[in-house]
Amino acid sequence: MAVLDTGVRLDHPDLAGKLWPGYDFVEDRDTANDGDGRDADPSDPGDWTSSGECSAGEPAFASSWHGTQVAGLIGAATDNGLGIAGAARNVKLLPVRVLGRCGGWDSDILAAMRWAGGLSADPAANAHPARVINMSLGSTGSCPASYRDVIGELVAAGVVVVVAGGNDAGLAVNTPANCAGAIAVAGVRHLGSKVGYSNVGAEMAVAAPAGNCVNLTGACLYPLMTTSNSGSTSPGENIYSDSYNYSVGTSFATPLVAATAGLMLSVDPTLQPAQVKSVLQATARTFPATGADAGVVACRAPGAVEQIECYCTATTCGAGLLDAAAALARVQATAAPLPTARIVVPGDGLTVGQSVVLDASASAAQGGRTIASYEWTLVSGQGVVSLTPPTDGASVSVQALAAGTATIVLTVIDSAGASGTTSTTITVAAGNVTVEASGGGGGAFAPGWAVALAVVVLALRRTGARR
Ligand SMILES: [Ca+2]
Ligand SMILES: [Ca+2]
Repeated sequence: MAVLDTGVRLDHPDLAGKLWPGYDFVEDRDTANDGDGRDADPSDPGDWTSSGECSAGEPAFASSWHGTQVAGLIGAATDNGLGIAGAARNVKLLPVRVLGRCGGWDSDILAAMRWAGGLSADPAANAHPARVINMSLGSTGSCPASYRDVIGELVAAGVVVVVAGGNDAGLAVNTPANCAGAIAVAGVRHLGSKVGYSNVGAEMAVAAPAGNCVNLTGACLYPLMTTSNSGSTSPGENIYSDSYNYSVGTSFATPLVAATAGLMLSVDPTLQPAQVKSVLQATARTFPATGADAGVVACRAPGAVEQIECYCTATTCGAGLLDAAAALARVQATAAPLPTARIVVPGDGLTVGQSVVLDASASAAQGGRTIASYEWTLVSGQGVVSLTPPTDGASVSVQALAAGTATIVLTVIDSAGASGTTSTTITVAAGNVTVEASGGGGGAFAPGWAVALAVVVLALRRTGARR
């Protein structure tokens, strides 16, 4: 999943292992703020501005770390004991830098969109083209032909483009969210009513929580919390946004929708962008029409006048409230079955020094597909066994190094890109165990005996430890 934004703090610990090598598409050096133009480093150097730098009368702004915040909502690591979990477990992110000081340039964004989706190898090959592109960016105006054409190309290539609807307090949907083929995202409050700043319009596809503070001072009550950085100018400490340093905006509702699209494609990689959009819409929850403060009315079509909090309708905020679980359940119900991964382990276990070949050729694809690739991974017991390369074939050789247990995972991917996994646990017994036999002389135990001996020794040690 590509994040086209200000870049990402690549060293944030909750994004470790979640990032593919991306690219910095910001050509203009004043905008880039990293001393050069386009290059292979998508890290965010900060986008702070001084008063009046972007336009006359505008105040100074601290660095936003906007791209790091968006990236975390999609892909911050799950179950790693840190901070947050992104909404799309197990996806990987392609960080693409298109914004800097005072925003970004259409030429950079358009080039980055094509590159991110695998349509272009300029200025460098993209080894990890994205199936979903998150664009928490936009500006006012109708959809220009340039964006219309690139989004059309991406959609035709199977790439889902999710774009923020914008934060102009109920004015028209921003562009490129208003371009045909984009999935435009509106923002709602904790109650499900439109959050004051979110735009409205018939182009909105779906609505998602965007963060809202309620309080005018002090703690923000319903922010979205995500990965960020403490630096007010250049990068400082990697942190999380919170109730005082908060993330609110359609920028942060958008990655929740993009993440859901990523999960849907994880279940069924054959889904096309129009299908993703229609499932998101068909499974969205009905907007509430009551529950907000007195005086809140139904949202109306955008005009020249701002409209703050209002009750969303299907023609102003999209089809309903994002329901990720329902969207996934719908895809699971209709997806072709995933391939079945199978590992055949010959023999009854291993002793140190032995090797064994694990066989995956009984794995099977479904629905007329074929198995396209295999991947063997040693997930525990690194000192107990080693996998002899290649680890991407229909079998793999396992060498026993030390007594213990090891777990090996097999992932098979079918010709449509759907994957299935299984695992096996291998027990290695101490090898070449010699004892004094009653008849004199020593000898190696057969594997079965060695296993039994290892168990007995282990049991004795445990007993000893209790004393
Ligand atoms: Ca640069
Ligand atoms: Ca985490």
